[in-house]
Amino acid sequence: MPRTKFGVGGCEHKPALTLVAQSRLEVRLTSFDTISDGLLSASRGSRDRVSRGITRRRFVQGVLAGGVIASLDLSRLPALAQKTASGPPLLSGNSFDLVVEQTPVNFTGRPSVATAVNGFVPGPILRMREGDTVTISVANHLPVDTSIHWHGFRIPSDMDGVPGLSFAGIARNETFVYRFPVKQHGTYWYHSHSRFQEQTGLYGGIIIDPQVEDPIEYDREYVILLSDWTDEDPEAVFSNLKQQSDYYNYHQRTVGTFFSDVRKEGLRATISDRLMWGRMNMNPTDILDVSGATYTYLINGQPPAANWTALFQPRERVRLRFINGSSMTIFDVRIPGLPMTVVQTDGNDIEPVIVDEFRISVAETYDVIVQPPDASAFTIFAQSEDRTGYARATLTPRRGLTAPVPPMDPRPLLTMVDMGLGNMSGMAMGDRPRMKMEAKPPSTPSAVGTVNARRDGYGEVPFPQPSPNTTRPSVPAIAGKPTPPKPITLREGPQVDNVAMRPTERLAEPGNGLDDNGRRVLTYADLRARYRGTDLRPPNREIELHLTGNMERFIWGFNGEKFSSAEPIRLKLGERVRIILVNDTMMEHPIHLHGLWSELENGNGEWRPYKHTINVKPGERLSYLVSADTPGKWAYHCHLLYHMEAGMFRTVIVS
Ligand SMILES: [Cu+2]
Repeated sequence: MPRTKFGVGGCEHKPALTLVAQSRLEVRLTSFDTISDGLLSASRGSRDRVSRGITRRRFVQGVLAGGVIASLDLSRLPALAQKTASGPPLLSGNSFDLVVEQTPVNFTGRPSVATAVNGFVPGPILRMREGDTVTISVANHLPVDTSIHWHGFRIPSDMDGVPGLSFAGIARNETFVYRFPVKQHGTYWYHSHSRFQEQTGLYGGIIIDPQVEDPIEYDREYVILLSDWTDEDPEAVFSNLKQQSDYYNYHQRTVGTFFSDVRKEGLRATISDRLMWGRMNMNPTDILDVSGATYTYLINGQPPAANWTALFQPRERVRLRFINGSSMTIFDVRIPGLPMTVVQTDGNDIEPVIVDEFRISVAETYDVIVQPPDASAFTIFAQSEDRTGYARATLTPRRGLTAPVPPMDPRPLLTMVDMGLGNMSGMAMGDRPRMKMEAKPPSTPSAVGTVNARRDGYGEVPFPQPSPNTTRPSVPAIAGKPTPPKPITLREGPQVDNVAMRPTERLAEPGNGLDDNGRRVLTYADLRARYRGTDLRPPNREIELHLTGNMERFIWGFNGEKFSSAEPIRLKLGERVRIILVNDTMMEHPIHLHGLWSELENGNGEWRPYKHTINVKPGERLSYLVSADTPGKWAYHCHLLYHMEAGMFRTVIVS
């Protein structure tokens, strides 16, 4: 077993923390003077609310939100709140009691109300063990329905937590008891699947410890949960986007940038560039729909000024479990001065890759190991892709010691490749080597055991997650070539404002704004699974889906159809399909298929990485394999919350 120490504000293998927490809290009390003015005003807000008599647990939330402690006797708090001074509490075991309720918070200096779990934003970290059957009771104390979805979990569909698909939702004053076997391990998360509750705080981290020894060795670990908070009502945000899709885009190019571009690019090139974007009815600075104009970016529920802090001892191997629990924000993450070894994504181990930076799209997870060489502090810096703000935290050997916060990188601009016009001018790909194509599928499918093939090999999750001792169930072989996808004809119209003329392979690109920045940036092509896949059959069928939208109208969909007008995608239980995604839009879309793994075809053959969320770049074409091994109705959608609500959602039925 790896030696694992309890870390402040993070999570710990053994839940024995009550006494320790008190003294750490006192240490924290002394570091007031490092906190900015904005934050102190936030703290006054918290105290005011406390004096008006909110419950102790809610006070803790207010404190967490403002990042400032007045005085607090932790030992007398209820068990749930027995936690260090920053970040959500940890609950571990196989039985969890969660309460969803509105809770006053203050992330920005102004009081607001969040949708919290057990009084916390993010909700408690749930720690469970592979092989256990867990029971999670969720009581709804909101005035409206709620739900919790276990993101990336391979569980029976009626436990998946999507109202209208898996179950009816959880009505007010009702309690729903989830119960399912845990058949995987790694870093995951949970969130509401009811309207905009995820935006208002209903999310939290999950750690599943492997049943066998974890091959990833580390001495200490922390969950780093990134999220985006707005004091605005998300219904208002949505309606702003519907009325004016660039409502939160304050970075439109101006006369000033025109002249500076003329100086750099020449008059002719600049005019033709502007004309091109004008014809596209687009703005090259439309990177993310919702920006730092309204968002405050959080790490473990702490705004940048509160500076969520984690301790280490020099030379310790620290495992950071990054989770992007944002509604709309893609982050670029780095720790200046500290290389990161990426060891896992979406709960699945990969061959270690050493990087300086990685992009984490909404709903993805990345586990990295860092090893601080000495007793200096380091900044965990997560800038939003559009560079309108950042989340920040500190890794430090002692409280009060911080590291500089780097300036944000220049704002990326969209290119011809992002417009789906391919690499005609070579402006985006540069000299980057082309990706090698996916290795040929094995010529004989006998590798998966055609002898004694049993139709009844399927059911509730027959294909286990790849692991050190991967087992491959005996299932019918698939012979011959896969049935090609139905041709998709898309015409520009109210629901589709662009069709990519030349979608390109972009897996080896780090992403918009990350080219040639002098840092080693992770790409999807770098993700090589640590263990061979569990279903080695070639696909029997291909399904092609275009990610489409009309940016002006803020309509999003698959194949030019909104969810409300689209037919479900039907998969036969036991079949293996290749899903091909073509992104016709100029934005990135993190596409999440519930209940089944998405095995990204990134050139690594049988070591293709298993993911639950696949980020598709603008103008990109990529594919992944899916084993339809778990029956039921599954949600399939873009994980940008407002894109999903605007129609980028399909039902997948496995039967
Ligand atoms: Cu999207």
